[in-house]
Amino acid sequence: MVTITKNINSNTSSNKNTLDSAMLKVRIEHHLSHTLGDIIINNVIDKQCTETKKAYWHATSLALNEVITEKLNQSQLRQSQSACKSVNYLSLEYLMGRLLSNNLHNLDLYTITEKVLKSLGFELADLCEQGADLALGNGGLGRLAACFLDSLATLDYNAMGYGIHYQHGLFKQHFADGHQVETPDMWREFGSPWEICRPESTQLIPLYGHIEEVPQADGSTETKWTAGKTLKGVPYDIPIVGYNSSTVNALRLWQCRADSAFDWDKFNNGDYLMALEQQVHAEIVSKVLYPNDEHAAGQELRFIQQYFFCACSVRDIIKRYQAQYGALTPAQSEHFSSKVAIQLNDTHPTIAILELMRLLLDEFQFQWQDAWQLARKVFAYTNHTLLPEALEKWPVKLFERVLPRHLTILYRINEAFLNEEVNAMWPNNDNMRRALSIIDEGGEGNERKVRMAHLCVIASHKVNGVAQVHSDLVKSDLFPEFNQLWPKKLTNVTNGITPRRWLKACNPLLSALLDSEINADWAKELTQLSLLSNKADNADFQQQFMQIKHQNKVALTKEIKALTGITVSPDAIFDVQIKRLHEYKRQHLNLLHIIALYRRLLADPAMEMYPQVFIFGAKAAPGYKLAKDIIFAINKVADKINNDTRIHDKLKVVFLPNYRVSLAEKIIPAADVSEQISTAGKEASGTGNMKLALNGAVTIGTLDGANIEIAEEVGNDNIFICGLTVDEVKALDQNGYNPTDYYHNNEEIKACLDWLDSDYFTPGHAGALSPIKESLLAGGDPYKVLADFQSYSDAQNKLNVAYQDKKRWARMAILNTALMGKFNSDRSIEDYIANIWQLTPVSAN
Ligand code: GL4
Repeated sequence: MVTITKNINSNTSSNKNTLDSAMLKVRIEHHLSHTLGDIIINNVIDKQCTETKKAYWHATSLALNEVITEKLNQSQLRQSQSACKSVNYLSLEYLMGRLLSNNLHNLDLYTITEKVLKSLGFELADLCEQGADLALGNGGLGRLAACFLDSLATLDYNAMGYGIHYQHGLFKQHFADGHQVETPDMWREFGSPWEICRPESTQLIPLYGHIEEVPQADGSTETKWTAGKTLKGVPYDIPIVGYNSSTVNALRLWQCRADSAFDWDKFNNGDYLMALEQQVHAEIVSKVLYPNDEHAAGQELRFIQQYFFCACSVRDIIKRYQAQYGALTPAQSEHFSSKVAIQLNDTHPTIAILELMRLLLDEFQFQWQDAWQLARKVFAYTNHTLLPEALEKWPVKLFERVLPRHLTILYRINEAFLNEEVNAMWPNNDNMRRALSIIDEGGEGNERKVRMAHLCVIASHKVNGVAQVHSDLVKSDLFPEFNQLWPKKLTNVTNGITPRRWLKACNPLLSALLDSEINADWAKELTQLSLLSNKADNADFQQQFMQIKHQNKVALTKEIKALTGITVSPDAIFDVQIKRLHEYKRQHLNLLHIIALYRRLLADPAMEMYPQVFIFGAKAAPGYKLAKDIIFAINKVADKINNDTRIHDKLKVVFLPNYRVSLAEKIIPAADVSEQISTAGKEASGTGNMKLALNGAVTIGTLDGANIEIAEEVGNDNIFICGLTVDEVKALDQNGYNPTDYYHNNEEIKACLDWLDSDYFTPGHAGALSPIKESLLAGGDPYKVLADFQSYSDAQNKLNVAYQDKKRWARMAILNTALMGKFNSDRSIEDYIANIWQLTPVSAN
């Protein structure tokens, strides 16, 4: 047992900061000259040059870190002294974005830092732009993890995020002749001020090798694993600063290194490259984030990434437990599970279950039952998708080679589950055994595979979906038998977003208006925004609200010009679709409608239509051919439309390159319309839908994911719903969806699709856009774009008319902001706490 002698310093442990502007200035200048070394180029300090700004950004971040690290130390001390339960969030992805502005807002130091930097000749907002995005994630799943960490710290819960310290995060995107081109992300090429390396918490991780059965004195046998290789996990902690709270938690990211960096024998023999071989191989494990969203990668390296980070994290969790409470013995089982919760963010960290079991059995001498009972109390699993291609299944052969001991444990879990629990419910029922087994036996020509989601459901005490409709589908369609077996295990926690990043920090003008209207800390108690409903018809307030939207649109207009060269008018409707590129999200439905509008305008240049700018932001997985084709098609159609004077700027199309968190922060405050048009049943929740509505954008969307709950909150008058419902999509699937019917029966659809075959949008290259048409017709298009086209187009028409009624639109926009309180990620976290984790907060006050 470790005795903690340090005291909590009451000055720095509370949520009040003692940093004044004089001190801050001294610290910034100190770091500038002493930590970084003055940046003097050609004997002058040029405040306009990027290098100088970067240096001031770095120095400001370091100065702030002094406050943050102090709070982190105090939080950890307080959490340990209170012996409170902690949640350990295991996620392969964290889409953090930039940290400076958010940390300043959360510490309430933004305004004084702004003043100090002004006195030094800099704009804080400008310096914030110098920081790299921490893009250690693909999309919604990774961003959700980041929002949850923010809320956990804000609500003073003891939480640790665990993940991988990728050297390269999500690729950068640019366009060459309309095609997506990927280049590596270099977020920490010159170091990052936000991370603290923790060599004292390094872990050694065994893998490969072989197992043997070793006879024991009592006649039984024990499985002994001799590993063939060892990796070293070195943790880097990124402090997570709560908003207006006393807590700073940590995100612990593991970097992989070789156990021994160097082979001296080889080096001495002159084989310098081979001497480094081990190091190179080990470092590959944390080298790069797999750039797939909603698609299982299936490579050995990805499997090893998963195991590596799970093994490091589980060992670290046990080590922290032991440091606080002493030895982990079977007698401590109950106690351990009363102090430790582990949340699996999708199936990516499933191996943590097997690693915990292995450690308990092989290194802590637990009996099987004790270990299994403990595991089942500790783990819970969040399902984020129903798409079959995203549900992970790893070949048994891969398991056998890389983790032979873990596979024997997995078999035993499966055997006990099938023989005891499944057999008790469905005696001697082979079909049920096959359906529920963790092993997919494959059959004819197909190899045996491990169904990671089954292991998660079996080992977890709770399994949640991320929006009500999604959780219902998890019960009814994905895991109906599991739901029969354990009716209370499957539950819902609707996603949320942090209002700190997604309103307070990214939309300062609207935030100031809300501050003046709402007599409460709305960035914490977001439901307080509902008070604005009373003002939704107030002409003055409408004018102020829409004036802010206009100013944000002017700012985005400049950004668009700078990034693409395209001129758009801030008076037009800004219609925004920003998310990963995926067929189920249906950017091509949006595109088809744009083509239809263009065609209508060409046919009737006097057509009544309020000018509309369609703005896209999306990255496609590098190996996802059709997604890349869709990007190309949007860019090509955009080129044609934007340069066609016949339509008098009534229609513009902009595809902003390199969509990421920091770009989202600029687009969202300026959006009038939020496109959420996934095929019903396919988008588990969505969170961009919440961010856009919170900033006063009106949704045009299908009854899918959290759109349904957004509609419930804002009311049907303040949202444009279109398309098939989940049940209608199912019925269409059952009766057979025939896209050619829509093609032949709808003259506009036919004309637009045929247009794609011509070289109109790609002069000299007829057929370059045909893959889009083919995907919608041939093969039956599982995403049913044509089935929803007319309904979507009708909703767009209504929206365009509604926008022209300024009062009506202002009312809708205001009510969207006012009624998003439910989607605060603090509420999501409180739901997890109440239903799954059972934590109590610990604050300094
Ligand atoms: C996702 C879902 O697609 C998305 O709807 C959801 O909002 C998000 C967070 O729960 O998780 N699942 C995967 S995989 N990627 C996502 O973004």
